[in-house]
Amino acid sequence: MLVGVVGKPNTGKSTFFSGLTLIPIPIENRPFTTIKPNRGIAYLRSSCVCHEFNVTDQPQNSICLNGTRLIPIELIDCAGLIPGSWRGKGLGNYFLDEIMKADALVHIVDVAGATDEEGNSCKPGTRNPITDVEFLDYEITMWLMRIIKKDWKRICQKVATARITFEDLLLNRLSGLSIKKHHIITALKQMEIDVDTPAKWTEEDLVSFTKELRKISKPMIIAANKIDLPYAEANIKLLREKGYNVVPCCAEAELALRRAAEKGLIDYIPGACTFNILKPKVLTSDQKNALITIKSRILERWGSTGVQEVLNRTFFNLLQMIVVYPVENVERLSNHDGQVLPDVYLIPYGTTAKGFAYMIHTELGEGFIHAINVRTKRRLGEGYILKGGDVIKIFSAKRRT
Ligand SMILES: Nc1nc2c(ncn2[C@@H]2O[C@H](COP(=O)(O)OP(=O)(O)OP(=O)(O)O)[C@@H](O)[C@H]2O)c(=O)[nH]1
Ligand SMILES: [Mg+2]
Repeated sequence: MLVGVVGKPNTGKSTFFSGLTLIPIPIENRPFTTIKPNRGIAYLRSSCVCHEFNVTDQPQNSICLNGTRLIPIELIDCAGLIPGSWRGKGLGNYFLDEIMKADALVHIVDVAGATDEEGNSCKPGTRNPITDVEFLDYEITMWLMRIIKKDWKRICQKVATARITFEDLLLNRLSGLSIKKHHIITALKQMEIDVDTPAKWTEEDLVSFTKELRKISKPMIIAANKIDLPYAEANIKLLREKGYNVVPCCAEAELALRRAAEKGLIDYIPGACTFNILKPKVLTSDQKNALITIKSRILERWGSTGVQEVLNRTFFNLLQMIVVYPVENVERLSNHDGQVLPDVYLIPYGTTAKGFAYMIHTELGEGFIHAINVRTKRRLGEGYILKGGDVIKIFSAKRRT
């Protein structure tokens, strides 16, 4: 799964990316610090079932840290978008091609309103973050629409001759953008016009279809960054009143804490509401003060830096994904090599036992007989809808789990 970090310049996208991946990249208080996209691995955090089953696990596709499963996902941080980016303004739109391969987007907003529309610093409270949210939606929608429009006449002609369906034509046009057929079908269903005769669509129809398709295929969460600055709290309230899905965060604090933890100076766990200083003598008084300020102004006030929460909410709420553990041996919770709880799968809610078998391996799905819920030892049929934290053994005529 790929998550795109988007926003106008200088809002803290690279700080957010670096706070999650610990990849050192340039971060500066000016627009367009990032030019080439940065890609890296970040980890979702989910409570592992190893404690409940009282076993020592041997993760293969993930990491288990004291009962927390860290599930790798890919992040991409790109150059900032400015009004007109979809037409090629600023750094152009080549990086939009990169971003639009993502399955979900995190929009980093300077919620203190301390950067203008092009990312230049200004006094906190100057810029209205609601304008930033609306502008980004517009840029992405227009960019997507440009791609659809490129071939619009040909698509309409082909639909008229009925050689291929409208959905399939759109799917071909949008290939490589991680847009699935069911996204297109769902977006078309939302339309209150005749979807069988696209030649009759007005420009407005096309805009509303593209907006819907963007929302469905690239769901977006708002990381309300820079909560350490004045006006942030009031602006968060305004965004929430407008119905936006907002997570307050302080990327700068997360990056500082993660770096200090990496050096063994503190015992911070990403997402936690506190930390302890482990090596007070190694810290300068400035470093100590900075850490104390983060603790009192961010962690104690907001409950966490919000950065890990953004990532977890993106998967578990926005994309409605769940984690499931497949095993081969029901008693030992192991695979055929004896490794205990080796893999965890991140799958969409609604996946059936048989669908899950197909996700692991086509042959496992084809030969599906039934599954066992390891917790209850109950037999599960092919239509059973998996739940978050399920530990499952699949019986197949063709292949082992
Ligand atoms: N006060 C405050 N500053 C932050 C926070 N996060 C990032 N910054 C600062 O914002 C500035 C821009 O950070 P970057 O991470 O480079 O921003 P960006 O969005 O990647 O910028 P571009 O690559 O130019 O688009 C830097 O001075 C950061 O230190 C935060 O939570 N609070
Ligand atoms: Mg950057």
